Amino acid sequence: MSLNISKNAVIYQIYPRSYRDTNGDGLGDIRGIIDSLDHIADLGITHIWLSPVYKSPDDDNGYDIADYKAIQPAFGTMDDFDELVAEAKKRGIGIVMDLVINHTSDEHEWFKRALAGEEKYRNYYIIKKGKNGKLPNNWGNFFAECPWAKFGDSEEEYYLHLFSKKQPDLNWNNPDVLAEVKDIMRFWLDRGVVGFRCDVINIIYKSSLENGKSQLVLTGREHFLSQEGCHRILAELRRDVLEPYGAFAVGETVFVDTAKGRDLCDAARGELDMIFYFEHMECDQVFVKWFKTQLRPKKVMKTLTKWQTALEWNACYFENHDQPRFISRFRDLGDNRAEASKMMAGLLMTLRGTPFVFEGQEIGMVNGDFRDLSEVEDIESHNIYKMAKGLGIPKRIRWKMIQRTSRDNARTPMQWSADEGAGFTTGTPWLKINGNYKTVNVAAEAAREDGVLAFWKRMIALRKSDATLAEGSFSSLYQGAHVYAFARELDGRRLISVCNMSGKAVKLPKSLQGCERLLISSRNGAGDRLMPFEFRLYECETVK
Ligand code: TEU
Ligand code: CA
Repeated sequence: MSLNISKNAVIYQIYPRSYRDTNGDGLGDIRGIIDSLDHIADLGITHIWLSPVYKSPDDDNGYDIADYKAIQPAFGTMDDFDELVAEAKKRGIGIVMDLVINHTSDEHEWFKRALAGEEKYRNYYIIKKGKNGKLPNNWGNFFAECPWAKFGDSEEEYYLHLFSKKQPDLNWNNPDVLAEVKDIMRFWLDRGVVGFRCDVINIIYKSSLENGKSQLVLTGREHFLSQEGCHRILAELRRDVLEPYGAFAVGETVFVDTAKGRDLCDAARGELDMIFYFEHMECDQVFVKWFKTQLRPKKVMKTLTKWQTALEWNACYFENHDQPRFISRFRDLGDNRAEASKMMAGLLMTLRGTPFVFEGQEIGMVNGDFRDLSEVEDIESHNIYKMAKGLGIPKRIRWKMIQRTSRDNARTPMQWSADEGAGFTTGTPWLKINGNYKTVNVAAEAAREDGVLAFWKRMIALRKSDATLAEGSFSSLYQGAHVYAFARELDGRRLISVCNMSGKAVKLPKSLQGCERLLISSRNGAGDRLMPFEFRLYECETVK
């Protein structure tokens, strides 16, 4: 089977509650996205991935779904959604839905009926008796909670939740669950959506509920990571649902190495089109993401090269709603925010694979400027803070951990203008707007010919129109302490991408000094010296 998306596609992720608010309640909404379509089209985007807009009690900002076929009232109506699909289509933009099927909300009808004792729905979830007053097993949980919660009033029964207590895991051993999900997918495909981003898709199938071997993080994972049952389900969803619509699927896959990753998106197996792996997000951590260390660019280069080489086709991303902003990870960023953002645009648009741009990345938004925990909303951050407190980690360190890693760093409202509320809202924003919005915003960027937004547009346009960038092979040419260089090649034409991933001016690697046809420099550079965070693109046959 082949890719169900054009190799020229450039996808934009929207986190709806943070994008644009049109009724002053401080929450972004679908109307706000419709109003922003010109900005998105102008950027050159071909697809929008919408983080969940389904009905939800928002324990995990919509990743806890109470009704897969209804729109969250605060976000708008189904009519608004249909209008979004139609208006996007007019601009050549396809809508991609977030498919969260590892778990539902505990407020989903199915769970309520399970609680009411309906056998059919009990079998939709993973409910188990404890052993002699103990939990059913020793597994871990993604949000640092206990993964088992008492099932209703029962004294001895528990349900499994690998995320929050309000996110009970579905039982993928039950064919009824698979049938329900097929029906849900068709419901959205019939409304015109063109693909899905599948949330934590490689953990949906639990092949046993036995104790796991004890691990620092996520004990028990050998029983639910990328199991054969998961592959089977993905192949069936593709054959029965995606293929007939020509729709595509990108999977968010946790704890995968290149071999596991390849199995999940190998075209010959017919499961996913591409995957989001995490390894390059982990280049500045020790053991777990809450312990950050210096970002070493060379580690990023090595990781990217490894995945670029191992997989036929990559989902390329540096930011999303779960990760700190990438440019904020550079310790030597200094006042090079804009330059670093441009360099990342160059890097992202010249790697092999489908590029995903996260809202705000196109204007170089940085991490939230939260002062203390009371300004942070994310459930994960609060849980981790609590856990760290339990472990006796001092308050100052606890806060540092959260400040640098919180998912809210990327969830701060989109900065549209220098107006109060950043043009995001006229009301009180649900999450604190970054104080830099007076200078970092779309309106200001629109006026800067040489600005960050202009450079993203330029790189996206090139990525879409250049066959070598869209389809060419990848090979790494140079990985140094600061500079990354790689080639993309098609039919004898060779493009060379050069990124200075540091705040230092450095020499162009010797082997590249013969390159004469400089197509692009993000800093109007030339010659053998790269400026801080400079990106260059050469056309050059000679360098090997
Ligand atoms: O994320 C799953 C995931 O593994 C992590 O990225 C997650 O953010 C967390 O940091 C694990 O420690 C997906 C969604 O992207 C995330 O927003 C949801 O909270 C989660 O699944 C549950 O649906
Ligand atoms: Ca609103």
